[in-house]
Amino acid sequence: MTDQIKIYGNPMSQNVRKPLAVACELGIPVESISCMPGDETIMAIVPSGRIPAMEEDGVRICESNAISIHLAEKKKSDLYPDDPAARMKIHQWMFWDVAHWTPAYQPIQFERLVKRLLDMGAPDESVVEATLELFHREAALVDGALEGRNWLVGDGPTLADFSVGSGLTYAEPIGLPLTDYPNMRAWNDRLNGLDAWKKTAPQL
Ligand SMILES: N[C@@H](CCC(=O)N[C@@H](CS)C(=O)NCC(=O)O)C(=O)O
Repeated sequence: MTDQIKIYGNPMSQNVRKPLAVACELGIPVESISCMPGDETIMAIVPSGRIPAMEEDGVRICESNAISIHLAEKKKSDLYPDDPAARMKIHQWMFWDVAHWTPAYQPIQFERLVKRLLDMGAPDESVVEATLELFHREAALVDGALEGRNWLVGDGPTLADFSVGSGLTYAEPIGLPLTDYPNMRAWNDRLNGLDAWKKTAPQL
């Protein structure tokens, strides 16, 4: 008998939304425990104090993509197909998400949204500008990969789409220039149409 999985972190964070959406898509019951980076609750779970973190049967891990893979391994599904070629591509996108994609949008999110929500002053436009340069480079890759296809890997949504797509959670309020990338925009609309995406959409 295993305990119910607990996912720690404020579900407004796109990184927390990601494993919550995976759990929702797979119908895996999880307990969502809202907490903020560095607060007492998360510090008692993982030393980094970063969200999300997951706890199952006394095992605690962080990193949204590691948590998402762990959840997806629990249930056979098209979200994480058995086919090794598909998995290689899914993993590639998930590593790319952390290494290149997140740094290409998260600082804009911090400057234009988090600072406003936490009353931290005006956005630093030099940070926004520098990050937009990164965004254009990486967004062009996503847009190119989606040429003639609906999803990043295979014919349906996979962990690759959930991982990369969570980065666009606040695309509109933070003004990410999606208009330049029609394939990515259409793909984001498809993601937004998924039940799991709708149910985990943060309400600003
Ligand atoms: N690569 C990590 C990133 C986690 C992360 O940076 N979370 C942010 C909130 S969205 C955080 O906790 N920041 C606080 C910090 O870095 O100290 C993941 O995908 O889970």
